[in-house]
Amino acid sequence: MTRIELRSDTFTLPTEEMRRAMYEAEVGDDVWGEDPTVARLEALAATIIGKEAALFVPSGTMGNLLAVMTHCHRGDEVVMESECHIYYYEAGGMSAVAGVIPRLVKGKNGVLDPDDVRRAIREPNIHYAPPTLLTLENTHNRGGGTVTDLGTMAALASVARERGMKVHMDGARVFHAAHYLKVPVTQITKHVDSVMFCLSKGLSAPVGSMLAGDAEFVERARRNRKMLGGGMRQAGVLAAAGIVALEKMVDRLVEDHATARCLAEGLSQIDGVAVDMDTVQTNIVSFDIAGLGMTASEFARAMAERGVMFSTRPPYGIRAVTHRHVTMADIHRALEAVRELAAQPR
Ligand code: TLP
Repeated sequence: MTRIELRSDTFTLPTEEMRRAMYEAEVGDDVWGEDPTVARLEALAATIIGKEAALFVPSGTMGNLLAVMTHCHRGDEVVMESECHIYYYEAGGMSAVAGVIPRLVKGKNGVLDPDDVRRAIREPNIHYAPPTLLTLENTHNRGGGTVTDLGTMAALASVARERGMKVHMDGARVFHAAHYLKVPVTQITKHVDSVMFCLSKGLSAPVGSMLAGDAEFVERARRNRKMLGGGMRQAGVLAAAGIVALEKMVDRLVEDHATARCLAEGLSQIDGVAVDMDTVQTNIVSFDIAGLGMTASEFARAMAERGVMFSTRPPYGIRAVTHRHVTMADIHRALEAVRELAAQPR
């Protein structure tokens, strides 16, 4: 029985075409600016995302950290959604390394209200850390893969700009947001000064993310990347897979939205499982299993025994993420396994 991997789209494996491109990649020392394949990936990424320049970074976490370091000074305040990835899952790097403090604003399923953000930005005062950056996350991971629409993006950006703040977007899954909104991705990114997006999630590249912005910002981020030890040498081997990811893998992401919806609909019909269907917009399904009389860890363990891998959001939350290796048949098998577990006497 093959395992159905719903823990994350980070589990995607490189395609055959990626492996071939990696083998054949022309490479050089990228710290010296001499890797032609990295240069090609950075130029392609900048064009696709609608910014002047882009930087290849080892991970989304480093891309976000570099954005914070490059936009802010130590002691600055960064306004962000209370459950955003930068705050929740990046090991406190923004404070430990970049020296900034977060100002958390609660969103609705991860989507910020511009009025709440306006209220959170404090007037200049000797007592306060100066607010210099607003970060957004689109799609929002802990919100359940939710999308911030274009009107809200514009309003949030204008609130920040009124106060002289820059805007960075964690767009790890921004192409999913573009599919959901049925707009070119540049319609989303035009509202922000910088954007990070991942090649290594649904796009299936083995490693890497991009940080994009204007040329001057990206040059300063490049220096900061070196400072963090993220200067990579013959990185064209990895960039080659990233080029295939951007050229070939973006359009198919809609298939992952369809499998996620099918999973969510099936789950919502199982007694003891609660799914907020409003949050099911892209490739993430967050649901609550308190009604099954078990904890998230117990549920995940029982499902793993049945060959279906979920991630947990304790105490009762479960997350499923769909991707290229999850077919509709897998979704039906996963649902059958949940139904069988739910029907067991406890
Ligand atoms: N998210 C991972 C885990 O870290 C939770 C996942 O499995 O979803 N921004 C967002 C919105 C993300 O979801 C992630 C990865 C990142 C940034 C960080 O990317 P990496 O893993 O490349 O550092």
